[in-house]
This record gives sequence, C-alpha cells and structure tokens, in this order.
Amino acid sequence: MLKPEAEDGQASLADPQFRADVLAGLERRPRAIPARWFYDRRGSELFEAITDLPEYYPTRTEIAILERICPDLAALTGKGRAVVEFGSGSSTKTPVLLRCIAPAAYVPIDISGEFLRQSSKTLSAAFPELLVLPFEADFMRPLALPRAIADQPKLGFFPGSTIGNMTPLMATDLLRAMRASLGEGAMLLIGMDRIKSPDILLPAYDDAAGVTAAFNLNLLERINRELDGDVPVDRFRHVARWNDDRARIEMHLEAQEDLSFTVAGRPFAIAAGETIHTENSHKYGARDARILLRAGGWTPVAEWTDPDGNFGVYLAEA
Ligand code: AVJ
Repeated sequence: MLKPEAEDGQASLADPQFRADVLAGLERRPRAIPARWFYDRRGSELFEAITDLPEYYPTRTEIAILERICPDLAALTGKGRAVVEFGSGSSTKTPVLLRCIAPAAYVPIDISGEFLRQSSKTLSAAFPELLVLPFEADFMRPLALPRAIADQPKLGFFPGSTIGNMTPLMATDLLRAMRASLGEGAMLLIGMDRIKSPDILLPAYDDAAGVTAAFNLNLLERINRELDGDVPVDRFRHVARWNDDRARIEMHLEAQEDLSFTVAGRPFAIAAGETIHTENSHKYGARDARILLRAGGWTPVAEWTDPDGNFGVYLAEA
C-alpha cells in the first residue's frame, strides 16, 4: 500500500536511519535516541518557538554578541573569505554575519535539502550580490566543498551551541573534520553556551509555557507518524536535568506508569519512572571551550561574551 502524503506534500516514507536509530535506541539500556531526530517540520517549528521564549536566552544572547562584535570580527577575518555554515537550518544569525563580513560566497550545509533550498532562496533575495551555494550533506562526515570556492580561504560558522549536542569525543571529531573540509588558512566562528547556575539552565530547557516539553514529546509523535507506532505519548513526561559531572543539560522522556507499545511491528515495555534519553546540551566555560577547540585542531584567536557571561562566541584558526 502507498503511504499517505504528509502535509508538506512529501511522501511520509520513514528515513531508514531514523527507523534504525529509534529501534536500537529503545532496545539499549539506558534508552537513548539521537537529538538530530527532533527536527521534522513540526520539531523545527517548535524549536523556532523555543528561541523566542523568555527562559531560552542562548539565541537572542548570541545574536546580540554577533551584532556587537561585527567591527572586530571583520578586521580579524579579513576580506575575501567564503562563509561555510554547518547545519544552517533557518538561522536568523546568518544575515547578521553576512552583513558584517560581506563574503564573496556563502555555502550553507544541511541534511534537510528542502529546508536548505527554501532558506537559500530567501537569503539570495536579501543579498542579491552574494553567491549562495547550498550543499546538502551530513556535516559530521568530511566534505568536498564546491569547486567555485576552491581559491577562497574559508570561514566556518557553527553558531547556536549546536556543538553542545555532541559528547566531547564527538565534538573533537567534528572539529577535526571541519578543519579538514575547510582547508588551508581557514577560520572558525563558533558559539558555545556557558556553564552557569542550574537556576538559569533548567528553566531554559523546561519553560513555563511547555514549548520545550512539546518539542521533546514531538519525537514520540514523529515515531508514531513515521514508524507506525502506538506509543502512548500522553503517558510520558518531559524531564530536563543538569548533569553536573558531565556539565550538560539532559532531556529525557519519563514513563509515568508501566507501558507497552509497538514501533515498526516490534514490541517494547517500559517501566514506570524509566526514561528515554533524548538530548544532551553540553556547556563550556571559556577555558573548556579553548581546550575543546585545541583538541579539535583549532587555535583560539579571539573570544567574546555578553555582559552576564551567559554565552561564548569564539574565533579560531586552523
Ligand atoms: C539547537 C542544540 C543548541 O541544546 O539548546 C533547545 C536545542 N533543546 N531546547 C540546545 C534545544 C531544547 C538546542 N540546540
């Protein structure tokens, strides 16, 4: 039988990697599903809504830093670089950077081709002089960048503390892969959320309006939609925890009672109080960030923060 079409007109055939990650993740102990699967259409919308929440400081803080540091940044990066953004999404930070350093070319890299083409069109309209070369790829692997920018030194852009989703081991692998992809003379501009009081961190990941809870629970809805599941979503609760030992916020989905359900024809049972770990968001102090960059093959050049020291922006060179 043909699968019904999703709202966006795309066939709702599940990504085989999504199926494999979910099934393996539900079988493992502790149960864990990679955070990248949050971002279907609904998940991306919910994330956008998170960035507007009063409790979620990172997005607006990073944008304010980027706007403030523009003259320094332009001086330090120099002219004629091509900007390569990793996991571009629908970033509102991109125009801030592009206005500031006026590069000759911009290469947004994203795994979602549809999203990528849409945001590239919007950006081209706003920056008619700019050569926009969207690149559909999984940036966790080393990439061969477009030939058109072969002769230009690169500025990698990795904002939003997305690196925080990775363990330090994965993060250093990614930083090294970026260094290899960006090549000789490259620089990297990266945002990393700072370690701070759990009194600020926890509400940022468990807001009063329940948007982050909806974002987390949407993963279960997505499993039901795309993997023919019957997970009782309303029997799970969103939980955000500060793991001090590992300096990270963790998001989990906690079963409120003993539950059984099926996903892709496979039966699962989960006991009351047991959780599915859905996201890590690692936080780095300024020294931690510098060590991470060096471990990934990058030399820190400059760093900036907001007046409250909540978020860090770092410029490094290969
Ligand atoms: C997009 C990974 C940076 O970890 O803060 C926001 C995702 N999760 N609220 C983050 C997220 C819950 C976000 N990153």
